Amino acid sequence: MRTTVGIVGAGPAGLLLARLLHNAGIDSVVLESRDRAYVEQRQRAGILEQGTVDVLRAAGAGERMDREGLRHDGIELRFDGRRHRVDFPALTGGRSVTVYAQTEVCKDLIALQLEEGGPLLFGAEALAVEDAGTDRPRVRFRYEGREDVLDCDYVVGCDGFWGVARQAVPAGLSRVFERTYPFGWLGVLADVPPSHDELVYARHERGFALLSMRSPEVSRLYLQVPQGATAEEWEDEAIWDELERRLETRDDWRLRRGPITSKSVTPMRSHVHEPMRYGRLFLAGDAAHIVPPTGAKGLNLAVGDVVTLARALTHEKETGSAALLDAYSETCLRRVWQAERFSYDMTTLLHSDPGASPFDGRIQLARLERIAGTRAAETDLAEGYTGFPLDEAVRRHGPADGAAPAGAEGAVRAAKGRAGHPGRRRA
Ligand code: RFL
Ligand code: PHB
Repeated sequence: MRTTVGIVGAGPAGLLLARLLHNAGIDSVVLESRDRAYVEQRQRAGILEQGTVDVLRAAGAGERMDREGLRHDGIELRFDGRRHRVDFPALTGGRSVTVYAQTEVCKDLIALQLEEGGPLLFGAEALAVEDAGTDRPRVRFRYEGREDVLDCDYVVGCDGFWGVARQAVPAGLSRVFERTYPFGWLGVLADVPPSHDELVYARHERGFALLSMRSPEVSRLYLQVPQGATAEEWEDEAIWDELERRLETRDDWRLRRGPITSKSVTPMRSHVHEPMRYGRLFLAGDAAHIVPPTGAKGLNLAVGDVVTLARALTHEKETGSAALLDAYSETCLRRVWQAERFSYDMTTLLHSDPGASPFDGRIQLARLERIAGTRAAETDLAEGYTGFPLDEAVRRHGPADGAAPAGAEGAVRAAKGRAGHPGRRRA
């Protein structure tokens, strides 16, 4: 089999990249090791930055998101029994975020790809990326019990943290920056209307808690748990009791309980692989970097990577210049490190570290007081949460001649494709 761009992995990064390339008239093949139902049901992210929403819409993948997504203009920080609302539009010049689950983004992109795009093979496990340092990279994969080879002009590793693509970068060229945290998150879905109309991030001596949602009828909730804890050791009633304690307030706010329909534990880590490119292999999304979920940044970073890459591949196709491809890793890493910093700050601000001293606890409260009481500190949080610009580095270095313009306008134009793909837009 042969294609221009071989994409390993059909998470949000791989699926959106395939869509953007389709809109730009560049063919691709997506290989996904799992089956369609698994990819469509894997519970993960819930928050889309404004830039992500704009890109999905411009790519023609925003119809259901515009109907069912919930616009959120703020979050609540809870500490010491107090409640403090961070008002995003007021602090950022009008920015907000959208609650629309990753499962739904993936369902929308899969349906579009199967209807209009190139091949998307489920149950196709990449075994290795080979010859990435040459003009003829290839992916060796297993499909329907047989081994096969996908010959490509470019390979993109969108295969997540546990994927194989990263291994094709020679060890001597890789640099890994990593931190693991001594706790994880127990996440549950519950058939009960959310107990608050915005997300609540709570700092408590017993540990962090987060109240989120999937729809007006379904709540998504998280509890900090010790490293190594399992979901099975948590009875449903114990989860609700613990959420109630950690989310408690001094006023009459009450947590609504309901049937828990799924529960799982996620470890917490920060991880960056540099560079994000080796020869004709590009890494995007969780394959290149992981953030702890406290900042709600992982999916949004993946979108930033593939927009940057789609624009660079389009530029190469139209002008023959590899300038933007050459800048890919550096362009992405600037934004990645800002998201790493923000996610680290949110994590250390809100979680109780088992090794922390009473002094550390007081410093945490002082940081929260500062955010609640100082516009500058609160603005910093609001800007970080609602998102960093998609291509600060392109703007700084200036795009090569003929490249799409930088900034939000460039990202949206890249998402539509050069022909101005008629992405269905909100009326
Ligand atoms: P994914 O989603 O992991 O997809 C990778 C895909 O590659 C496939 N694969 C292979 N395919 C073929 N051959 C192989 N050898 C393969 N190996 C793997 C996998 O089956 C999979 O389908 O990576 P991608 O596309 O980079 O997307 C990244 C996001 O999924 C991730 O960053 C977010 O979910 C992180 N995240 C959040 N991000 C946000 O922006 N906002 C949030 O609110 C948010 N909340 C979260 C989160 C992640 C969480 N967990 C579970 C880690 C909340 C949680 C609890
Ligand atoms: C979610 O709804 O799954 C969610 C929301 C915010 C986060 C992490 C996860 O920071």
